[in-house]
Amino acid sequence: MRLFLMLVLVGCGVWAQTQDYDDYDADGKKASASNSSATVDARGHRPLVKGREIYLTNRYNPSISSSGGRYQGRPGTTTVTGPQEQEKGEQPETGGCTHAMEEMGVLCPNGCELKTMIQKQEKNVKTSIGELRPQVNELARESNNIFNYVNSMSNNLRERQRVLSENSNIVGQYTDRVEEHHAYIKETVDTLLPSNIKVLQGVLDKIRLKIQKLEKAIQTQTESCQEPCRTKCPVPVVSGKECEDIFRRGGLDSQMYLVRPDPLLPAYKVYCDQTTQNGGWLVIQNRMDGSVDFGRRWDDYRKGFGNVALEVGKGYCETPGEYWLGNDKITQLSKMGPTELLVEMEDWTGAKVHAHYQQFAVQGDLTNYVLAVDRYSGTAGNCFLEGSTELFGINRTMTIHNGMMFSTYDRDNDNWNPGDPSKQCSREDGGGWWYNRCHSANPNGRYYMGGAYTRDMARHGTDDGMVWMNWKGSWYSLKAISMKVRPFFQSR
Ligand SMILES: [Ca+2]
Repeated sequence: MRLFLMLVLVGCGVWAQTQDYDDYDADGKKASASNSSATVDARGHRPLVKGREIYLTNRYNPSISSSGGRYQGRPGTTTVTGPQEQEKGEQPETGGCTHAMEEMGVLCPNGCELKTMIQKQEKNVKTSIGELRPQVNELARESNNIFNYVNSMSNNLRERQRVLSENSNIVGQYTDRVEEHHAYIKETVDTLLPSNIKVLQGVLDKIRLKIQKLEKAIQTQTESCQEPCRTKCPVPVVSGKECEDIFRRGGLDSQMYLVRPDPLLPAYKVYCDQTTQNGGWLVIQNRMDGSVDFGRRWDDYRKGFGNVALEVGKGYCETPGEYWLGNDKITQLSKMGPTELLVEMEDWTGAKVHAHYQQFAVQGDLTNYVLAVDRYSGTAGNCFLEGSTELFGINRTMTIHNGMMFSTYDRDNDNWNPGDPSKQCSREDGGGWWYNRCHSANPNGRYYMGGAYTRDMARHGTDDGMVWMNWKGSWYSLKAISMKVRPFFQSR
């Protein structure tokens, strides 16, 4: 038994020596592996969990013995110690030099084999290096080119960045200007335009109101024209021989009346002024708005024309129209007895003057209605008797109307070259009148709006306006003028 145990121990020692030899190279590696276990890639093993696991160093750990083995240790070789055996046990596959069976240890090439192998591989490596060298050179060249290209690109990039920065400044300046314009336009849109629109809206509203008024007036006229036109001047109950007679009969309102001076002749309508200077005035001529054309023939002046009176909503005709009573009626009225004449006139500022003649008479048609006046008083100037005070001598005499026959453009009875058809005052001065050569007063002349007019405006270059020279001169046409007569009484 004791012998058997010894044999076993010797066997174990031999195995142990074998193990020492097999682990020689592995020891060095193992030592380094142990020292760097924390960094080496740990293939196939399972690291210990610190503090929880214990690893048995080697189940086959033999006793340490250097004698009695089949193999001799290398001279100078340090005896393998226990801990080294433990490291070998930890990484038996180090270096890849293993037998097919792990228990048989490692089998690695010796130094000569390694040298031969390395020399062979060195030769191959040199060949590969020789082959790779031109490629490396080429790569170096290309790398150099790429470096130059990249450098060029970097320069270009810096240049572009500089240009971009300058462009940004320019864009910034333009942006500022655009913002200024925008602010101006916005202010215009927000303030000026609404203000202008408001003004225009006001104008539009006024125009709309005017249109509405016009439409209303048109509608009123349309409705009034649906019935046949009739005089809306009701004839007053009171009538008489003339206006003084009507006044005495109680016709105290100034309006249209029916008069009948001659019982053998028909009655006719006239306008009676019952307020001026105690009333009783019969209007034989009236101008006030140019609504009636006074450039008429002899026969019109003989019979009379125009509108005697107007009705303006009061139910009776209280407003005189523009008219000429007619030479026959005027003659007939003046033959009834002493008659006085009142000529009233107004300029375009509203100023008023008058000329009063206590004696007034017109002869009949056989003598072409010769005018006779006398006993002037008033503020307008005595044109009928004295002529134009702007003129002197014979020139003034030519403008006196008293004693003149009546003339129209188709009946020349004036003092301007009698018999010469080219010298007709009435044709040049616009109306029928007691022209001399030709006038200082022209109440039946043309109607000029506004007063002042010029030679160029006149049809024949003459002072053909509604003129009373001794008040306003030849080139001012009056706004209104009227002639009215009534019986003259010394005691009035
Ligand atoms: Ca003549």
